[in-house]
Amino acid sequence: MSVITTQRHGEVLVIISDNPPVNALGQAVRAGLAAGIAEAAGDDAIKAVVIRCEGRTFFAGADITEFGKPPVGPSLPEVVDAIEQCRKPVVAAIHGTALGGGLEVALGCHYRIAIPSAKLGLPEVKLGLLPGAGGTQRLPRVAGVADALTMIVSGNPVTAARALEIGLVDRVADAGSLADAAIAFAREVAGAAGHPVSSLRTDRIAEAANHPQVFDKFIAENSRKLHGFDAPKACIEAVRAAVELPFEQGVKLERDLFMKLVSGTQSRAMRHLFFAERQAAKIDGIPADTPVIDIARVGILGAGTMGGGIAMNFLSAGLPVTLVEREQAALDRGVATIRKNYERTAARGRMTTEQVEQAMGLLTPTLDYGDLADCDLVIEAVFELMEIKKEVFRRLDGIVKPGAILASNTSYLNIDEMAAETERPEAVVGLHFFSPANIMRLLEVVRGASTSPSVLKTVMGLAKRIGKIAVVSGVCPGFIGNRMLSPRQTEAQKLLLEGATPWEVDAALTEFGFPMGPFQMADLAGLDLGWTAEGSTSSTIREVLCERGRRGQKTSKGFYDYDENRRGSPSPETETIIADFAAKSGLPQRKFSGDEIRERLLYPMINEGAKILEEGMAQRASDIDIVWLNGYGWPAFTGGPMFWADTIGLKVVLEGLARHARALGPDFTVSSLLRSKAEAGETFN
Ligand code: 3H9
Repeated sequence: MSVITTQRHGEVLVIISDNPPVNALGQAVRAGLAAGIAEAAGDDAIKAVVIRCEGRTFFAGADITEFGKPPVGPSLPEVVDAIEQCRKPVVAAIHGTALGGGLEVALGCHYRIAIPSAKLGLPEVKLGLLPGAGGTQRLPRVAGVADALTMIVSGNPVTAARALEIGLVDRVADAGSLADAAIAFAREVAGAAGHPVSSLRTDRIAEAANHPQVFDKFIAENSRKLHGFDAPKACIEAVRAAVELPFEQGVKLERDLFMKLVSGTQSRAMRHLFFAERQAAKIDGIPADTPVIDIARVGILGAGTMGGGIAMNFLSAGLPVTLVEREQAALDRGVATIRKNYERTAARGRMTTEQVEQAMGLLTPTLDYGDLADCDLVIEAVFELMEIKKEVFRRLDGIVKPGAILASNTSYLNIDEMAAETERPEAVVGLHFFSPANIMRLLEVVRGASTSPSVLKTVMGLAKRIGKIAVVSGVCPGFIGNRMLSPRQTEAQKLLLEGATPWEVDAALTEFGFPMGPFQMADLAGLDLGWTAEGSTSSTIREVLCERGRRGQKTSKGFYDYDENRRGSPSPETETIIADFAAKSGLPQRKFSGDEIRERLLYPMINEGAKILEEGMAQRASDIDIVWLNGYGWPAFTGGPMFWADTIGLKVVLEGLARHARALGPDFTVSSLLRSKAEAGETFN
C-alpha cells in the first residue's frame, strides 16, 4: 500500500500519510504529498485540502537516514513550496510531534490545527543542522522573531497551547476529533477570499527589523551554551536573513547553510548520537518475548544526596518510594532536601504546587528495613565499601519479597560479589546513577554474570519511564564511564609534575568543548572527598591542598582561588605546592601545547574504551559515546570519544600513544583491538 493516500469528503481532499513509526518525510512520502497537492489543484470539485497523518504522530521530520545519500526528488523545499502555492487552502492537522521538516510542511500549509497534546518544534540544531525546508524563513514570519529564534536555536518544541499563543497554530481541537475538526475548518475557509501565505507575511518580522539588537542580545545570553557548535550560529544567521532579506534570498542562504552543515563532521557526529541513543536501549541476546517484572513500588536505601536524588526520579514519574535511613535526623534531612528541590523547581515554574505535593505524597520515609518487604525493586545507595554493600545485600535478600529486584548504585564495585551474598543472584543488577541523580540523564545498567534477561529488560524499561538514557555495561572496575575517566585523571596528575599547570590542562579540555577540565571538576566536587586530616600522608598534591584548607569551591579555594561569584583564577599557592612536588619527582620540566595535553588525556581514554569493547564490557562503541556524552560532558559535536577517534583516524591515535609511550609509563598497554583496527584502516563505529 502506498504511504500516502487521499480521501474525498465532499469538497475537501484529505491527504493521509501512513509511514510508521514516525511518518518521516522520506522520498515516497514527499512524492505522495506532491501528488496529493497536484490532485487537489487539478480537480475543480475540490475547494480545500487537509494534510494529516496516521499512527502516533504527524511528520516527525525529514528521514534522517537519507542524509548523506544521493538526493531523489522531489526535495522537501519543493514539496513545501507546492503546498504553499496551492490556490486552494491547505490545513495541517497536527497530533503527536510536528518536528523539523514536519513543522516546515505545516508552515507551508495556510492553516494549522492541533490537538492539546501536540508538540511543535524545529529540532534540526540537535542534529547539527538548521531547518532546511524554509523553516528559518517561515517560522519568524508566522510566530515572530523572538520565539522563532528560541525554538530554532534551542531545538526545543512548544506545546499546542503555546503555539496558539504565538500564532503558530490557528486552532486547538479536541483530542478525539482532529480529523473531523480539520475537515470542518477546511470547509469554513474554502470560500474565503485570501489565505495566509507564510512566506508573504511581513507583520511579525517588521517589529524585529526595527530592533536589530534582538540578535546580539540573544547571542550574548546564549554564548556559553553555543560554544563550539556550528549549527546554532548558522540558525541565527538564517533567522537574521528572514528579517533583513527578501524571502527568496533568505531561503537561498538557508539552503547554502544547510548543505554546508549536512556534509560537515559536526552534523555527522550528532546524527550518529541520535541513532546511538536509540541503539543503546537495545540489549543483545534478549529474546523479544522476555517477560517484564511489574514495578509498582521502589525502595531506596540511603537518604543522602545520591539516595534522595534517585528517589526523585521515581516520585516524579508517579511511582511510590519507600526511603530508608538508619537515623531519624539523616532521614529528615533527606526528605527535606527532596522537598526543597521540588519547591525550587516549582518556583521556576516547571512544576505546580499540586505536583510537588503529589510527588511528596508518594514518599514513605522510614527507619525500618522491614518496610522494604513489599517493594518490587530496591536500590541501595549506601557507603561505597564492599563489606558494607555485602552486608546490605544479605539483609535485603532476607527481607524483600521473592522475585523483587535488588540493585546497587555502586559506581565502581563488583556487583557479582554482592549478588553472591544473596539467594537470588539473577535478580541483582547495578544501577549507577550520576550525580545530581534527579537531573543527569545517564544511567549505567550493570549486567552481572547471573542477572536474568527479565531483570535487565525490566530495568531498561523503567529507565525509559523515568526519562533516563540507559547504557548496559559489564562488570569491571568503574564500568564504562569511570573506567575511562581513570586514565585521564592519571595523566592529568602526571602532567602537573612534568610542568603543565592545572589551568593549562583545564583549558585544553574546555577548548575541545568540555564544560570544564579535571581540576575545575575536582574543585567543584570537593577535594576532600575521601580525605581525612588524621589519616593524611601529604603524599599527593590533593592532600596538601586539603591540609592548607584548599578543599575546593566550597572553601573558596582549591586548585583555583574563587571569588564571591565562584569564578576561579589561577592560584600562586597551588603553583608553589605543585612546583614542590615536581622538584621532588625529579622529572624534567617543560611547556605543553594544548594539542599535546589533549593527546595525553584523550588518547589513553580511547585506548581504555577499546579495551572495554574488546572485553565485551560495552555492547557497542556507540554505547561508550552515549555514556561520555550524557555523564561526563564530552562535547556532542564530536560524536563522543569513539566516534571522535574514528573521525581523526585510529592510526593517528595509535601513533600518538606510541609517541607518548615513555610518558605513559611501562604499565600502559595498547589495546589489541585499537591496534588491529588502526592497522586494518577500520573504525569503531
Ligand atoms: C529535518 O527535518 C531536516 C529538514 O529541516 C530539512 C530537510 C531538507 N528519520 O525516537 P524513537 C526512528 S531533520 C528517520 O525511539 P519516540 C528512530 O530511529 C529531522 N528515522 O520514538 C527509531 O528507530 P528504531 C528533524 C527516524 O516515540 C524510531 O523511528 N526531526 C526519525 O521515543 C522510533 O523513534 C527530528 O530530529 C527520522 N526523522 O520519539 C525528530 N525519527 O525503532 C527526530 C525517528 O529503529 N525524532 N526515527 O530505533 C524524534 O525526536 C523522536 O523520534 C520522536 C519520537 C519524538 C519523533
